[in-house]
Parts: sequence; C-alpha cells; structure tokens
Amino acid sequence: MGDKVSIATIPSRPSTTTLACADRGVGRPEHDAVVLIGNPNVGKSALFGALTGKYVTVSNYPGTTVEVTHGSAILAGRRRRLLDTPGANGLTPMSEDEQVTRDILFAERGCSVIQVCDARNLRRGLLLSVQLAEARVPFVLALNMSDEAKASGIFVDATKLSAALGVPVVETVAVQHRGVKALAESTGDARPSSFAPPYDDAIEKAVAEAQALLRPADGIDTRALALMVLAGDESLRKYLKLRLADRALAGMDELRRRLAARYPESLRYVIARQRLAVVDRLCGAVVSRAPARKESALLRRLSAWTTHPWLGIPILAAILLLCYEFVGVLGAKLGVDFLENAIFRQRLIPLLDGALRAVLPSGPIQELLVGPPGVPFPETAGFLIGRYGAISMGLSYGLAIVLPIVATFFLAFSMLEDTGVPPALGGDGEPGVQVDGPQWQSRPAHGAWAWVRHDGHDDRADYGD
Ligand SMILES: Nc1nc2c(ncn2[C@@H]2O[C@H](COP(=O)(O)OP(=O)(O)OP(=O)(O)O)[C@@H](O)[C@H]2O)c(=O)[nH]1
Ligand SMILES: [Mg+2]
Repeated sequence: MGDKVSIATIPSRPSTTTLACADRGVGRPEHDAVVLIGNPNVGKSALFGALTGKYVTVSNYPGTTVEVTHGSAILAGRRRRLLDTPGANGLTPMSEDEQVTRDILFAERGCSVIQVCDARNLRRGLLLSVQLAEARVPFVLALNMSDEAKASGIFVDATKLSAALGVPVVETVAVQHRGVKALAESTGDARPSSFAPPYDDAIEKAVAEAQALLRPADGIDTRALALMVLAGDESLRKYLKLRLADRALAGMDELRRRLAARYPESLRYVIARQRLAVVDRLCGAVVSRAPARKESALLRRLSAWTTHPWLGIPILAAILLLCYEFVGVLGAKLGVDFLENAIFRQRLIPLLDGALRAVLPSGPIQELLVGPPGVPFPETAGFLIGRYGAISMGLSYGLAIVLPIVATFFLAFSMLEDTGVPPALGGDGEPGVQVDGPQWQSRPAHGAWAWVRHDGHDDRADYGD
C-alpha cells in the first residue's frame, strides 16, 4: 500500500505553535495529510504500519524525544500523506507529546484525522472525539483492539456509535490487519463530528465572547481554541501573542479570570466533567458487557484486602518479601551461582578452552589467547580464556550475572503489573479512582506511567489531572 517512511524528530523542548512543526516539514497543507491521532498505546503506530505497509514502532519510552512519523498510503483511492503522532488524551496538552500532537492539527490545514481508539476504553477515546468535534476536524474513528475488547466481553455497537458521532466508525485489529482496508476506504467519508456537547450557560457565554476576540486559527475551529484558552492552556500563549492584539489578549485573560471565579474547581476540570457527562451517556448507549465471570467475586475480595487500611500493609510487606526472594535470592544468588559456576566455569569455559586449544597451533599465539597448557583458566591471563579473558570473563559476567537478575526482575515486575497489585495498594487515595477489582495495569500515559484499569480506563485523563 505504501512507500517511503521518514521520521522527523521534534526536540524535547519544542516551541509552541505551528511554527514548531512547520519548521520541520510537518505542516505542508498542500499535501492533504491524514493524521493518526489517539490516546497513548491504542495502536496508532500499528495502524500506521498496516496502512503504509511499514511497521515503525510499537512501544513508547516515557521521557524520550518526541517523534512524528511520516509515510504515504492509498486511502479511498488517493495517495495521501499519513502522519503518526504521539499519544494524546486531549487537545489541551499536559505533556510535550500531547503538545506536538495538538500543534500538528494546527499546522495541517485541511487535514483529515483517523482517530484511533481502544475499543476496551471507549470513554477515554470519546473524550478526545469530543475535542476533535469541537475543532471541526474531519475524522473517522478506528475502534482498534476490538479482538481484545471481545475477549474481555466488551461489545461496542459501531453502527449506533457512528450514527451518534456523525462520522464513520470502523472496527479494526491493527496487528492482524483486520478492518484496515475498510478503514482506508472510510477516510473518503471523513467529516466533522456533531458530537460537540453544550456546556453550562456561563461557559457557553464565555466561549462566545472568546470566539469574538480570536481570529480563525489554522486547522482548528475558534470554538475549540476558545475552550483551550479558557481551560488554561498556557502552551497557546506564544501562539496567541503572535496573532492577537494586546487588548484582545488582555480581554481573554479577563474573561478567563471571571469565569474561573464562578467555580470551586479549575476550569480545566469543570470543562472535562461536562464533556465526560455526554461521553458517559453515549458509552451507556453503545457499550455492552458480558456478565462478569465466576471468579470475579474472589478477585474482588482479594482486591478489597489489598486496599484495606490494616490488611494492605502486611500484604504489601509479603509481596515485597516475595519479590525480594524471587529477584534477590532466586535470580541474583541461586541463578547467578548456577550459571556462573555450574554452567560457565565447570562446563562451558573448559569446553571452549579445549576447543580453542585443538584448533590453535601450540606456541605463543595459543598462549596469548588461552594461556599456557595445563594451567587452570582462572590462573592464566589469556586474551580469550583467562582470569580476565574476553570469553571467560566478558561472556560469563554478561550472561551469568546480568541475565538471571534482569530476567527475574522483569518477570516479577510484569506479574505485579498484570495482577494490578501496586496501584491497588497505593491508589485508593486518588480522587475519582475507585479500586474495583484487581484489574489494574500501569501504562505509559501523559509521557509518564499512569495507572489504568484493564479496560484501559485512566481516571486522571478524564479529569485532565
Ligand atoms: N491485541 C491487539 N493488540 C494491538 C492492536 N493494535 C496494537 N496492538 C498492540 O498494542 C501495543 C501498542 O501499539 P502501538 O501501535 O505502539 O500503539 P500507539 O498508539 O502507537 O502507542 P503510542 O505511540 O505509544 O501512543 C503494541 O504492543 C501492539 O502490538 C490490536 O488491534 N489488537
Ligand atoms: Mg505510536
């Protein structure tokens, strides 16, 4: 389907606005781009690979530089430039990654969007859809990970969802290339969504006043821009300074101050809550869940114990002790001893020593590489086999010492992640988070790790906190 793929790396401190992207060739409106946008870890890059014919990356490393990947693909019968963006939970950025994604929307005048959503966590995806709808950006929705959603008993009525959003919705399984052709075809019908919620009267009035002060922005509707400014998006200040007169800027600040004074919570939170209300209604109408499985009662009880004020502490101590026994004793002691002594020292190195002596001519070269004959290797200074030999020390230290520790550490870490124990033990203090079962997982989000339910729900993202 596709051809050349190139990667433009935006440095870790990009300047705000379209200029940051345009400088690096991201904003080229004449190419009529299609931009892949979605929450972190929903399969954007996998879909990018499936659509362009190239697979670029399937993991993200918090704290690294932000990468924007370009390619091209035949979409609805036309060759279009395709951009893969960093994960974003909203268009009011809370991280460098989110800012890059939002700036691309500014830069790409006339672009269409493929919003990629994790079908297991429609709620989080729809919060982004609302913001795309407010920005009047034409988009289609890819309900990705639909394999995992079905396996977890989560069913999304794509037809109903499409009717509610007013945009095409296509179920996909990016890693198996399922639904990818239909998704490519659907981009021809991308259109702005009607799923833009009305806010309370005070916000609506402030938005209207802010819109009157703002000039039409690149690639994004002034209503969305007004909401971003009111939500306190400081990353826009430089951009607005370039485009607005000082009086208009001061007017925006005043508007925001007046509106903020009406609510006890931050405006960002208030706006997010009102968006969430319509998102929840829509989720209720289109998502159905298979009845919970039998074991869930036991799992729920276990989960409740881990969050109990008294029981939680001994459970935590027991888990830490288990981890120590697994990594510190089994991995770092027994595993290292076994590999270093029983495998390397007693078997592998003598075997290699013998093999090298058999192939190397006896004399100075053999002595240089494996030491004098008849002397045990720890007492020789051979370059390959010897006390500090490249094979006898380098290889055995590299494998025998590092491997068991790293392997047991990551095994323990991933088991902890999958059981969801760490956030359950520590997560009951966070506002808005209900620990409702051991179905928690840590996931990269907001450029850091966030605790996310197995259904992918990240409460912090919902409230913009
Ligand atoms: N089961 C399943 N796994 C998927 C699907 N799509 C992607 N994945 C897996 O999900 C993980 C994340 O996929 P990526 O394509 O890196 O996700 P992304 O949205 O680009 O992630 P960020 O760029 O980090 O935000 C990878 O391990 C993929 O193999 C899918 O449809 N089904
Ligand atoms: Mg990606």
